[in-house]
Amino acid sequence: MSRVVALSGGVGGAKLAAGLAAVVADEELLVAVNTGDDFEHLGLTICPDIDSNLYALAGLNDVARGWGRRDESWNFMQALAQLRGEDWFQLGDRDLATHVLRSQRLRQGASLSAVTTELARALGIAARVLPMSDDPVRTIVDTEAGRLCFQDYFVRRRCEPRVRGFDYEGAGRARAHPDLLAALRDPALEAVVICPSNPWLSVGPMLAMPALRDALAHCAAPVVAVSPIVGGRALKGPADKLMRELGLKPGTAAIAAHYQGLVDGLLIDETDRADLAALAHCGCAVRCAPTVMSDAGARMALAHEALRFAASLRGTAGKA
Ligand code: FO1
Repeated sequence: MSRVVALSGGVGGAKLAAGLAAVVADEELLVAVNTGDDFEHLGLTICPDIDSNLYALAGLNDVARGWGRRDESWNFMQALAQLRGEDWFQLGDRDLATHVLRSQRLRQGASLSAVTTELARALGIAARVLPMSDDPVRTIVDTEAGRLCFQDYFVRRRCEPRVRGFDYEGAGRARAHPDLLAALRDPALEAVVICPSNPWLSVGPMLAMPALRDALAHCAAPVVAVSPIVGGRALKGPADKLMRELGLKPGTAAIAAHYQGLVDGLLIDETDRADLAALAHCGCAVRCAPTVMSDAGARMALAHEALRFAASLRGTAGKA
């Protein structure tokens, strides 16, 4: 039985997922992860956001780089480059073991959620980590350089092409994971936390699945989102750049508008306290807290804050 559901993308989301895992009892936390970034590369199935969450929850993540494992070595990449293989996407030697094993289990017929559970258990993670769906959803970024697969846009082209929009291919027919939908409908659920992941690139693919969007909109437990924009800027990644390219002013108001009808509360950073008055009629409750997670203490403090905020919203009128 899940008491808390977290919806998470990559780096920023995984940090808060780790904070939540530190303050919520193991079996009471379900972390549902974006799979729109997944792709086939060198014959392997790579699931970057699942891995960012697994490594962060296991305490194995590389904090400085933001993705992959710490204490990594790069012999495979060096050998690949020497053989003139595709070396634009960095796969560390330790990280490679995850991709090889996952790809093998998927080829044997295991579902992505079953493989993710196996990896989580092997890494000593007690919280439930689930892909948002076992069906493929692929984020396509529509740019001035053409329609690009997510990793082509994000890594190979370093988010440089101007963005015009997104397609979440497969999302319309993908079935959100049944255990995630059941958790969202469970009367015992106390809070849903949308982690500070990119609302378009990381949370967007989840919300593009009609059943998941509907379950969130009608969730009896409070849904609280943590803004990934602080002082008009994304702490990591291209969220502010692509907001400008989409014609939006990077800031808390655009985040509130994006999540309107889905969230009961928006947690914004102390830096943006001056926005509170303007957000008074944004359709949800808004609270300020330090949201920048620079260490384990800050991750836990933000997790506590998000859960306290959700608790304060329990039984209130709900989403506008
Ligand atoms: N991000 C990069 O910017 N460059 C890379 O070479 C890269 C490799 C990589 C390998 C495994 C993995 O799990 C993640 C990796 N990432 C890399 C991060 C990833 O592509 C993005 O951060 C996420 O997809 C966005 O959430």
